[in-house]
Amino acid sequence: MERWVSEVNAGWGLTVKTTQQLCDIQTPYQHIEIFETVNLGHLMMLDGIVQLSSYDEFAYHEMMANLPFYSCAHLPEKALVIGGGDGGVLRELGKHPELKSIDICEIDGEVIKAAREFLPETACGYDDERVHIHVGDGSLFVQEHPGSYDIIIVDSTDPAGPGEPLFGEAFYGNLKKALKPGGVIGTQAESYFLLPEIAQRVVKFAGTFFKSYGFAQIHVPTYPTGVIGCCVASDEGDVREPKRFPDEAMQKKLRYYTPEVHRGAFMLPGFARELFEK
Ligand code: SPM
Repeated sequence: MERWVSEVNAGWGLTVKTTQQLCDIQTPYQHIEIFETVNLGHLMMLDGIVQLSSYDEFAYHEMMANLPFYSCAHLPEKALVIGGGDGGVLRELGKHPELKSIDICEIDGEVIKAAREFLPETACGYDDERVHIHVGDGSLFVQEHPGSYDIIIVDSTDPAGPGEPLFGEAFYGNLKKALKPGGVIGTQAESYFLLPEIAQRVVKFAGTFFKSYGFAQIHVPTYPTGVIGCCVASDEGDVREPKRFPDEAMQKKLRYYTPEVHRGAFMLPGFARELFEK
């Protein structure tokens, strides 16, 4: 039966026409819903907030994985994903044979199960023997793994519910400690239109702990305002500049990320640039 479902966030909303609800589970952490939609393929919501649609998830996941991967001054071998239980970032990292090990720490094991059952094109990221799954609190996991990773990607929900500790200053300090020298982080940094104060806060924390940092914008139509940020930070080199480039075969596997898009993503509209310069 057709039904319009809405994300209502910060005083306004985004509405999608669905044909069927495939998953409706309340876990100890959150409400997981997955829908079949009329135009967007599958749609996953957590606590009523859109996490992904089949239509445009490639844009978000390619950028979240590849901005840190190509910003890293040395060839990354060991990656960690915090959150990201749907497996989309894992799928993108898995395209890089250079990575020897990819850990994921997701707090809600039910998200992993639901994604594997209902979002196979995204959750195929788990079908890689380099992936090691840890179900637990990502903010504790980073504290327990100092000096361990070349890249860390924080694919979090919004800063309410289980994602909340991943938007704190202490967490950014702990991310830095969990990196190997010259490592890079990429963190979900919200929309400068929808939640400017959150975006600003995240970039400020990155600047507190890292020499090079910036907010990269990603166009994702099914997130309210159509844009979301990835905050990229490192102590080595300029994160705005890719250090390596996809070869022809790799570029063919990517629909959004290119080296030009990498550089361009950090070129922000004037008001957003000012927001981050404050
Ligand atoms: N792997 C997909 C998980 C999505 N993580 C980011 C979700 C962000 C949702 N809200 C964005 C805009 C509204 N605050």
